[in-house]
Amino acid sequence: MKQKGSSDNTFIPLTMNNTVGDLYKTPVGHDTLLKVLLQIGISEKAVTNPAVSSMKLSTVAKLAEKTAHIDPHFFETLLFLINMEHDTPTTEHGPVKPAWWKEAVFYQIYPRSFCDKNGDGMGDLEGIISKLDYLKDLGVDALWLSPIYDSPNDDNGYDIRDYRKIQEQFGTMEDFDRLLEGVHARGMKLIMDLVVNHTSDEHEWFQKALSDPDSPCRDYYFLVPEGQRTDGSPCDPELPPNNWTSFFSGSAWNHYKEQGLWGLHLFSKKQMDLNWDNPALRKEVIDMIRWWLEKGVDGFRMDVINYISKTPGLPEGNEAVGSLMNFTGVEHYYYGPHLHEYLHQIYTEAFEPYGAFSVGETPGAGMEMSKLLTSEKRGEMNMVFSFDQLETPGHIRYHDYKYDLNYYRDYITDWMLNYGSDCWMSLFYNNHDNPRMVSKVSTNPAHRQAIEKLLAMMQFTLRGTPFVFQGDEMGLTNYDFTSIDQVQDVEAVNYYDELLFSHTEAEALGIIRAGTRDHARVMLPWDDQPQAVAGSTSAKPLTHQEIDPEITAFYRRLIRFRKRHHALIYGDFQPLCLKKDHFTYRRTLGDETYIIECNLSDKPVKSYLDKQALRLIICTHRGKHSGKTLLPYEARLFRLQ
Ligand code: TEU
Repeated sequence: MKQKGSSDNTFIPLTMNNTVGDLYKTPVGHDTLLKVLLQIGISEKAVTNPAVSSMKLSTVAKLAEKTAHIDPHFFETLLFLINMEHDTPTTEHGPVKPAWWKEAVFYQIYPRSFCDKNGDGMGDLEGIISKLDYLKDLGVDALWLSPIYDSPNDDNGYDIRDYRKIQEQFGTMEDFDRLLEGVHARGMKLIMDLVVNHTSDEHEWFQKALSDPDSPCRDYYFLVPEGQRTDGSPCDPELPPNNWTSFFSGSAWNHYKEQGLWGLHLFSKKQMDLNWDNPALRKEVIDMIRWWLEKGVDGFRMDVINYISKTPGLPEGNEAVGSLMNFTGVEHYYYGPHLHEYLHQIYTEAFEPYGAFSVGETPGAGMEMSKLLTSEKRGEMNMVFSFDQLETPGHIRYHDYKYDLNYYRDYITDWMLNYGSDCWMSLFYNNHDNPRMVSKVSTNPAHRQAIEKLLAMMQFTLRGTPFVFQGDEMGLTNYDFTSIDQVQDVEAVNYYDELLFSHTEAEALGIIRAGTRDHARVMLPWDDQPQAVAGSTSAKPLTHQEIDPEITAFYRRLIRFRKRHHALIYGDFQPLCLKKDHFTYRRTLGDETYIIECNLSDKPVKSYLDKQALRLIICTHRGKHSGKTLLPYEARLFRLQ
């Protein structure tokens, strides 16, 4: 539906004469303002209180310049972003249309550290095949494999050299076919990782692009002649075409002196961004997707898929936005002008013909943008991963702080109530890019088990599809990295080097320890072998962690119960108690009603629930609980009689 402006629904762009309230009513305005507030740790009330929402943007810009020295271009950039989106999401509240992927429990496998069958210190496909019965018994319905394609592993496979070849250390295509067969034979689905915002610089397309100026592949990437800025103005050939920065530290440009070119890479120096504005490139990618779907793959997780459309001309990034969001230039690619068009093309030319499932990784996309990306009416993606629940306001992953679960309650309640019935949430706390949530909540071992059960209770009783990350069901926590050589992740290694310009080694290691993605990338402890990050060459093993069978049993029990009771899947959600440290909610479908009561703190809290007509079904503290009080991090699932 067109962004409201005039009676005939034509799109009327916002200007600096519009108010904060007008801006907040727009999908990109809503999400971007919330993202900025989350980044600086200020609550939404800052923009919803009438005094602020009625203020003209021009007034706010003047105030911001005077008080916070924010250059007025910041607001022009915001308006440029907001006016790019002409559609407004509709929020449906009718019955939910059933789908297998709404009832399924997904399990993310990070193949490098899942299970090493041939003893080379790296996980492999044979290892995954050997655990299919374990996963089936756990109650898993679908596997998401992080990349297993041929890759020089600069970013652990997210730098693909050949999309149609299995990475040698994982096995062969025949091994993959056996895996796919084994998954389907157990009634499960297999989702692959689609990494098409960029390829490895060793991919034949990029090799041709560099070596042959007349190759059509040269326009498959962003290769800019040296000596000119992206705005066409002349510059020192030693300087990059614009000020965009990489997610893995430093400039987002490589200089290819021999060819007199600069090449764009938002991630590592060996991950070159693809130019999706080139229809020939889009065709190549869609053919590749169809090739895997033809093999019988059931769908894809789409890597940083919201970054594939860049602002034409790759304009300079706004420094104020860059310093606020930590990445300069992000406003020119995190929700680009042709994103919906390209996603719809993938959907109509690949996913829809095969009935394939898709979940997009969309860092930076808030609820309103996610509705436009996943609403069933629009034919783009089935679901997205939004990441704003992973850190509390004012914090980033590398901050060492205690995660307050009251923030998670408020975040998830907002999405439960406002995401609408034609959009469906992904429910997750962990993945291969983040330290484990349990350790963010508390590092006190006395609470580990209770917190893991509490997180599981919410994950399997809220409305959405649970994504379990390998090891969650084992009760794993973060690792005590004591030396940088135990860390293998390109992002952390680059950041460590960057930190050394302003920190001691110990301080730098402390920051890396707080946020490195390697917490999630340690070989799973199937046996008592010394543990290390997959691929790490360090001689110092990490502290061995044991699998906690009680957590595994609790996962199995919750997953089974959820499958048998669709009220916990499709049922309406209604919050009952949102007091500090409390989270009580009801799920209802037809005559079936469940109530879930949670203590979000490390202290006992009073239970406000009248349990007259309630029967206790599952409790995190079996046999230890008392009616009137909830123990630290205790959660209970009741059925209304
Ligand atoms: O991650 C994209 C992403 O934005 C992050 O979460 C990322 O991990 C990083 O921390 C940015 O600060 C995806 C993949 O999940 C990640 O493993 C890859 O490294 C990245 O894209 C590039 O392919």
